[in-house]
Amino acid sequence: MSEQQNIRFSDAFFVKSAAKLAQCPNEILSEVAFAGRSNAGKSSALNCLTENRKLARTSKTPGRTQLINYFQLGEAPLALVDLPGYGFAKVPVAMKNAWQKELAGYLEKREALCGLVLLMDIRHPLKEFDEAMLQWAADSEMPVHILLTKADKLKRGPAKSTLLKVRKATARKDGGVSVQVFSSLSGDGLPELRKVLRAWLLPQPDTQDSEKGTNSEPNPGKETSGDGF
Ligand SMILES: Nc1nc2c(ncn2[C@@H]2O[C@H](COP(=O)(O)OP(=O)(O)OP(=O)(O)O)[C@@H](O)[C@H]2O)c(=O)[nH]1
Ligand SMILES: [Mg+2]
Repeated sequence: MSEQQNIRFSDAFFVKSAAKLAQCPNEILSEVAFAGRSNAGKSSALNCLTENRKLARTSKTPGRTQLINYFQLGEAPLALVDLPGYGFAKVPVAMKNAWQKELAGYLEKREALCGLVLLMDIRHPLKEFDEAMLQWAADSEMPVHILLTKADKLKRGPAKSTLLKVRKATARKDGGVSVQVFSSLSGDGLPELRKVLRAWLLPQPDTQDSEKGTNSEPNPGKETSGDGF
């Protein structure tokens, strides 16, 4: 596999924080956004993925991430994006509305966006805002990979049954949704997540340009290989 066909997640570095769509960096051509309710574990997942505990700020206080944070993957024009959490009750209503408008603008208009990682605490999946995100993604045909986070908080049996329940509830006709369990604490589910991100961020011969080479990695956006157990 050539350098261009691989991604070294540990090469991620902070580029900038954008308060709105217009401030998102032009040099990034493809990005994957990490979205989810406050405290779902977005920043922790990014840190786990990049093996850099200091990359994205994590906190026990919900609402910690307030800007669209860009992390570029080495030299390539690729990025992971840490979005502010939604559904944080203590944020004033006006601020909530303003942010939701920005989020909607980002999701609808950001051309570099090629996939959405939607994180949900495995103990509280599919809340109102998660459903809204899934609906938007379905309408826009945006691929979604759901991480059921903090899996270390549940035993295997309940974790597996939540996985199956969420998979069933979110299945999309175009196969655009995949679901896995994940734990930033233990690193459970990390290889599966990396596989999905590689498939989204790197051109796939079967989905984009069949003349580009023989990279035969499957597109996990259309299949769920393992259950992370
Ligand atoms: N046990 C356990 N705790 C986790 C895991 N992932 C995150 N946490 C904890 O959950 C809390 C919130 O994590 P963050 O990564 O800051 O969550 P966030 O989604 O970025 O939150 P906002 O920035 O507020 O939207 C922190 O106390 C983390 O240590 C996990 O896999 N297992
Ligand atoms: Mg955060």
